[in-house]
Amino acid sequence: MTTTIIGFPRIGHHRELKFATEHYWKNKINQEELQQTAYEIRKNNWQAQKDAGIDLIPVGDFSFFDGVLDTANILNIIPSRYKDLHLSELDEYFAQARGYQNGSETVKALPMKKWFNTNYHYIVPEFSKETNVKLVGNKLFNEINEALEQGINAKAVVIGPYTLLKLSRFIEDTKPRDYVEALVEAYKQIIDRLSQKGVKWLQIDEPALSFDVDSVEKQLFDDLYDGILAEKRSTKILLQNYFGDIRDIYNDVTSKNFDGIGLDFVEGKYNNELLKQNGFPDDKILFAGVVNGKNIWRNHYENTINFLNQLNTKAPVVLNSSTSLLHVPYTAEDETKLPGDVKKHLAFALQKLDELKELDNIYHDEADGKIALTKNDNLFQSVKHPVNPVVHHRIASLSQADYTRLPERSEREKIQKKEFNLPVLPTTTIGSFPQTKDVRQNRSKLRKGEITREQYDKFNEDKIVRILRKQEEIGLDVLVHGEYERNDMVEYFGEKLDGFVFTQNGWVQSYGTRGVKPPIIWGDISRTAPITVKASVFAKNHTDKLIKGMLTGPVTIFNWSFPREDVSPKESVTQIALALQDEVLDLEKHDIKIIQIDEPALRENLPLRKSNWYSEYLDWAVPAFRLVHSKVQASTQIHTHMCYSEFGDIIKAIDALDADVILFEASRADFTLIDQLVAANFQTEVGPGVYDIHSPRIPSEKEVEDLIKQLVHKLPIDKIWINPDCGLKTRTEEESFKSLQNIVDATKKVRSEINKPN
Ligand code: THG
Ligand code: ZN
Repeated sequence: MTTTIIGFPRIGHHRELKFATEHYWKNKINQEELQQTAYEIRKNNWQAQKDAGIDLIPVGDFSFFDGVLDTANILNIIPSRYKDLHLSELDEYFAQARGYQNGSETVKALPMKKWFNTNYHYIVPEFSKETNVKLVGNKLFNEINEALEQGINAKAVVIGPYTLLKLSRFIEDTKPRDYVEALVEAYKQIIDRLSQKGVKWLQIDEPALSFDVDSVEKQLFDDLYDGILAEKRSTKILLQNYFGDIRDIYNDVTSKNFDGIGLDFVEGKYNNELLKQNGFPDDKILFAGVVNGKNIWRNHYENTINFLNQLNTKAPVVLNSSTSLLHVPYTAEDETKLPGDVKKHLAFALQKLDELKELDNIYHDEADGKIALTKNDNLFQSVKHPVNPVVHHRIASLSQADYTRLPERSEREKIQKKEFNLPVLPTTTIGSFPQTKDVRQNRSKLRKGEITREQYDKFNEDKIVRILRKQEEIGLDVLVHGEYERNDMVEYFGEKLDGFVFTQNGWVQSYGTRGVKPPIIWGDISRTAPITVKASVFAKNHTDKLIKGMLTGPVTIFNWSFPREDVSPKESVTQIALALQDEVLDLEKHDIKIIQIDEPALRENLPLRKSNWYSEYLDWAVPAFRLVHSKVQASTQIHTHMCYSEFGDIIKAIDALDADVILFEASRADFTLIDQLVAANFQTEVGPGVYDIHSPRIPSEKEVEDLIKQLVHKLPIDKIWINPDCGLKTRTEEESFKSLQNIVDATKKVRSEINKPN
């Protein structure tokens, strides 16, 4: 058998690429120095794979920012507003990824979107009338040359044309169809050039086949690949899918002239059914994704070997990761502070390479295969996830009442209006205020032991008082403490909750140079001590205004962590929800009357196939949220926040969260969502963000005023809140304060006009 992987983390063992790139952006190093760092990362990555015994090594998966943008740029899909800047190739690329500013000249970045159901984000290519698709870029070929020089058995990697078209944005009345011919030509040229270089395999990534594929889309796929595969060259073509199964197009794919087909047997369990029902052609090679590319647990060899042995095919099998290893950290070897025996159960990217090789040995009955199998078996015999009987008892005794908040929302609304006596169109923020340099320095000093815990807390308390005064000065109605004590909204809670373990260097790329360190769910989850109560109560004691307590919701904490695989998502998320319920009730007990439970990741983790939305996700996600707040009094107001406003198709589920208020992103979505809310008779009070915090632009008072008037025109006025569209963590204070002042002033203006007698 042969071994390969779909792709490898490219940020470098110690995030060298992040630091070099950010230095380059600040003009601290030049392009050659940045290229040298990139060269070394590629070289190390390939060598690590070669050393581990991986046979076919992906080349082209390296990226300075994002692989979709790389592919678009190779194919000349670059809007002219970037070309017109006349920058170097690399700077033109960065301009698309992050925008460009030089004096008065500014060009916005291309939009960024979630990469399927991962926490990675890709850059959305833009097709317009002027787009002239043709092979222009050399990135892939340069990297291939590099790899061949280093004696690497390279498998070239590109994003496929179908996925590229599905993920792109089409403006000026253009549509995917318009580009089929040119794309076919360009991919044929890619294959041609790789063949001339003697490259044995080209992996064409088509994860978009894991979405529902209708007949029109199937035709698009056919037209693309019937064209591309019409003339074969010496380079073999692997069609690589991941993140699910290809049920809508399986027979179509297997009947085409591909040399290999890559299927994900981890997330795409149904692929095995497809093989059982339809077989798999024995003149092709099956690239079997059996080592999980999205989770960090050791592979259970016995199960995997049994699985491989039952595959319904006589075709040769290549052992593969289920997805790119981009979604896991580099190595577990560095982790020195994990409790007890956790580390030996972890497999990050480097360890997964060894797993593939060991599985290969076992499959071939090699002598060291037997040793590896026994060792792996003992490991799985010995696994002991900490059990908390209290948690199990609590879950066993849950009944419908625990998921139902009483009285019903309309009753609560009346009680809360009376209790708070807020003006119409109350103003608030999402929760975080800018994490300025001094805030991050304070945290890093504590971590390095340079200051005491008391000094650390005192610094943050001073920050809280300062930001309260600022919010009062601006004239906001519901204040927040600013979240200075939090690094990341998920990592922070992971660190405080029992049952999670966290890494020191477990960085996973989120977008560009930015990363997250997802906490790991290891045991039963519970809250052993209050988490946010101290900061919220401190804030409450330092203002006469209403203070809103701030929590990350159970679904988001779960979705942005590495989950256990021996318990169901429903079980884990229920445990998190109960821990957060304790926190909510504690806040309430301490007289915090408004509590926000953020769920930015609720929408984005919907299963890729619509038919699974409820059965595999919302049916446990919505109840988990309800469980968190079901026991609070009628007079306690529950807010939630979601970052992406594209929840038009799950409005009913959002309303069923039974929150009192939802604050969301809307400023860019031209208010279509508002119409959908009206049509769906949405009951939750809403704060559609009145300006886009992701841009440094400060909204004028007038434009916010116009926006508010539109809102008032469409929605019942007593259901509207006024707020920015997301947290202010990544903005500067100057931008934030000015923008907030403008929205408060605009709100006051509208209020006064409403109150004027006619
Ligand atoms: N937390 C987690 N996941 C997320 C987000 C989050 N996924 C979606 C979205 N938000 C991604 N956005 C970001 C924004 C900023 C950063 C990471 C993801 C970021 N990271 C710092 C870096 O890479 O330098 C590290 C910060 C730290 O020290 O913890 O700035 O908010 N879980
Ligand atoms: Zn947000």
